[in-house]
Amino acid sequence: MRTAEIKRDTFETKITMKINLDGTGINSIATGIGFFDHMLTHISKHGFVDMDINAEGDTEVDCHHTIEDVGIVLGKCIAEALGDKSGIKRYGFFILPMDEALILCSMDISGRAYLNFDVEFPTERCGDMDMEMVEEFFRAVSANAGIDMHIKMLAGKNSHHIAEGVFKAFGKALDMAVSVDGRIKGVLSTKGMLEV
Ligand SMILES: [Mn+2]
Repeated sequence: MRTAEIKRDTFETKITMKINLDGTGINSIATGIGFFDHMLTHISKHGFVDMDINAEGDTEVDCHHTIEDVGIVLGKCIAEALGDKSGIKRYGFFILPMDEALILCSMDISGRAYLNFDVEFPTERCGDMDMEMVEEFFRAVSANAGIDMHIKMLAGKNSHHIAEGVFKAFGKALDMAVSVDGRIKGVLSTKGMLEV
């Protein structure tokens, strides 16, 4: 089983996270931000990643530090669970419909972090989450896991649907990219390594 467990404490947030990339989508997630919990659940469920996440952040300020730091820790957990990345397909993509919204997520777990986030939310907030934090979350994941990732909105009008489409598409694309292919000996790279 490809698992990781990280504890991270700063003056702004205290986070404990456990993930299993070879899970079935079992999760226990509490970040103090209800809408964000709802979104993380989609990654777990649709990416078949078991997730145990507890975050206590300075949500009396706003949701920024907590969401960004959960992204940092999730990225580090993905990198740790993958190890040297031998045998993984490396590339993953999905185009996910969520009612009127249609979201593309395409990634390369290459060790080279890059995020192209081309999504517009019609509203500033959903519940207790600022929508501008969706991009910050995925930037933190990408930077800390070493993932080149493109997330594009092909259609969408409702912020809740769009956000849900983004998190589900990421979960599905991640599931594909981390899946093991028996034909791959070592790492899938002509260079012979996929470094963070
Ligand atoms: Mn929903």
